[in-house]
Amino acid sequence: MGARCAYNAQVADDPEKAALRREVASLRHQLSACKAHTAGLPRDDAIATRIDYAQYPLSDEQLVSITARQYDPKPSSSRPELPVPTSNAAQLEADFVRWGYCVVGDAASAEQSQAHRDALRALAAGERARGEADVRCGGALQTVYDLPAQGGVLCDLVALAPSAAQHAPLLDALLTKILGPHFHLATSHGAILRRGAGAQQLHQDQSMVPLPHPPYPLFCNALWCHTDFDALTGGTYVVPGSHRANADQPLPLLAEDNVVVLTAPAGSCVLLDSRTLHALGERLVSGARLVTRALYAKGIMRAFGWAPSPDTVNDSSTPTLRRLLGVDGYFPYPAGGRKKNNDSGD
Ligand SMILES: O=C(O)CCC(=O)C(=O)O
Repeated sequence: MGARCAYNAQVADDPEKAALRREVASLRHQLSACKAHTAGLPRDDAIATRIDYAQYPLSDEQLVSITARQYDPKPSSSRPELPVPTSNAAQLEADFVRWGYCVVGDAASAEQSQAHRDALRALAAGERARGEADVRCGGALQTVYDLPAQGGVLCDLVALAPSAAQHAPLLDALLTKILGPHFHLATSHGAILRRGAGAQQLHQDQSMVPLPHPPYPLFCNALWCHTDFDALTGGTYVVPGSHRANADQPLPLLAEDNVVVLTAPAGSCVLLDSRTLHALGERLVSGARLVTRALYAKGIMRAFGWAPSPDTVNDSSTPTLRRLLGVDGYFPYPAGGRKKNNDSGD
């Protein structure tokens, strides 16, 4: 087994400092949760006079250097109560609400899944050949960014086209229930993981949003398993139920004895609530694990870490892709950004 590659910049190597940082973060967090729990409006003399909203804690502060491996993750299949792949819409909804994720089984047919693998391998090889590849962990992890701009079947996949995935309409319906009708694509990329990559810090996909979080997800990640996910091949680490943490529960405690490695066959699509703690799976065997991640956002949230380039949208972009890219905006404003107002007289 090769050395693990901790590619998160946040993963520190001094355990004592990391423990202190965690304690400070956890105390800060508990303090802000106490403030948030104060019943009724604060008395006038208890109202702060300086704006400190931007200093509210981020969940990453509690999770510095916390990786899934230290909690001895078990395969999700060893806990019968946890979600298993299914296309039953009611079960998927119940799983998502209870566990913070659900697994759409056979979301892509065998042929579609093969086309996804072929496309991701071709894009990755092209970027390597052009010297443009994002390769980390000594070559064990390659990420291909901005799938809409790449065109082809992976663009269609993140655009939820039924031609790219047989259960795309089911996913679209679930995402609409989770995020509302105007959800859009916040970011998307494909990744190829080999032995030697992993040990990513546990995190939430809305970790950039200060705590406490609202009682619903702001984003939802669709993880397309293009190859089998399990404890050996590099299944995603998940802390089931962590999306329902109370504001005063320190996040690392939720992971104690409660980290699983997702088990799902190729062709499955995992929908992950953006509050659910998780981390990149670690591959322990030879070969490669392929995934596409499409992070969808509530309509009012904007893309982060990525913005559509002029080449991203073209004449062949479908209406759904345009909506997912936020091209048409959240409110029905005409071009130029001014709201149409028939009563204004101008
Ligand atoms: O691919 C995975 O298993 C999840 C990766 C992930 O959480 C991330 O890259 O932020």
